[in-house]
Amino acid sequence: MKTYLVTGGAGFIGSNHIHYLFKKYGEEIFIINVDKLTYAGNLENLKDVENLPNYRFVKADICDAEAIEALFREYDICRVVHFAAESHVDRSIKDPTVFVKTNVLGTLTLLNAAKAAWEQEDGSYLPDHRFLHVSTDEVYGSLSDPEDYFYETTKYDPHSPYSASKASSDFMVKAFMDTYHFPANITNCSNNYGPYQFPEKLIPLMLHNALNGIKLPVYGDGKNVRDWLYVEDHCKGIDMVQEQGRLFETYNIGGHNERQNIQIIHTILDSLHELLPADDPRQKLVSEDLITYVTDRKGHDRRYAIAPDKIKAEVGWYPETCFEEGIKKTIRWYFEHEDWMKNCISGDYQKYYEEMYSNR
Ligand code: NAD
Ligand code: TDX
Repeated sequence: MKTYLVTGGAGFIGSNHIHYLFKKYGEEIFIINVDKLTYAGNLENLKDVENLPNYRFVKADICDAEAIEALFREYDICRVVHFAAESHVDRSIKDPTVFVKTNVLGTLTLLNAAKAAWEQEDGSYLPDHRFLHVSTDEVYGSLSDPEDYFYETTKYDPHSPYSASKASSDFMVKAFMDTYHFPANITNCSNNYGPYQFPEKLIPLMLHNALNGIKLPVYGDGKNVRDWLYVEDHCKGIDMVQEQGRLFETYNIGGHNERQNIQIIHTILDSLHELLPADDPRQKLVSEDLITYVTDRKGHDRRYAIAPDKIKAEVGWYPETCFEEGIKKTIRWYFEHEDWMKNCISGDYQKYYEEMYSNR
């Protein structure tokens, strides 16, 4: 039985990954989910797995070396999938410090603990023990040439405190691979969307606002381009790299699905009209009139676009869900989980929204 340590498993992608792993491997695996439960961590995301005998949740900070080392002592962990991070660019612009703590120091703490547990006296590592660091395309910066893409060889050029902290964590993982021959991989993925995404991010925020007749705040001219991937396709890529990828390699993950933000918003509005019953009173609330152009994000990267050639060629990964289908699946999921959204937007979220959007 393989034992996984998943960090940040109560967040958006981490919880999807835990579902993905259980669906794929069932009782063949044991998963320990370590999460600090920040504003972004939500145990509701894991309701259907919480009582499984081969699942354990541990509330801990990845910067807490003692807590992390104790887990490596207690279990023979042979897979680490490291998601835990502060992940929102706007928050990083307001307060970068926690981004460095969690994303850089937290990653180092995990690397130290895994290395100490897995390294043998002769300097080699326990066989078939692997660490996967989940990172982002934002480390590569912004593309100006429309024909250009991010490759694994593209020079790092982070701009926001978030992407700078993720770049630093990637470099720390690289340093462990290069210096200690530590068995790891890095994946750099494009923007994800799908179930359980916290409504501070573009798609769930616009979805929630549109359904409630709240303004849709578009930063700048709305023409910034992101490359969108359905979250389950990301999880599949992570798992394939961890099982079949060459150790010490970086793999970019993305589905060649570039859209301007304003196009995304129009797609959401159109899909809502299509999916809501004709007599639903929200049909009248959902309207293009809600689109409101607001002050741009500071240092706003113009375009991200991933070249996924390497992961396709080496591990045979390909995305299964096209955007048109993925956005409808996502909207249906939010329709079926109205309470989940209500819980997210109660309490601190209102304060956050006020701070971020009221004078914009
Ligand atoms: P998220 O913000 O939804 O979840 C982050 C999780 O980490 C939360 O459950 C939170 O409680 C936990 N966490 C935060 N600080 C912690 C700490 N100090 N100790 C333990 N747990 C802590 O993030 P997400 O969107 O699911 O992103 C997951 C990972 O994937 C991140 O590393 C992010 O950089 C990367 N990524 C995200 C995207 C995307 O589009 N969302 C794209 C590419 C890469
Ligand atoms: O209210 C908004 N209005 C708006 O125009 C919000 C929240 C966003 N935007 C724009 C900014 C971006 O160009 O939409 C685009 C997407 O914004 P986010 O959802 O905040 O994502 P982004 O900044 O692109 O970063 C995301 O993708 C890469 C994730 O948050 C990161 O964790 C991931 O690494």
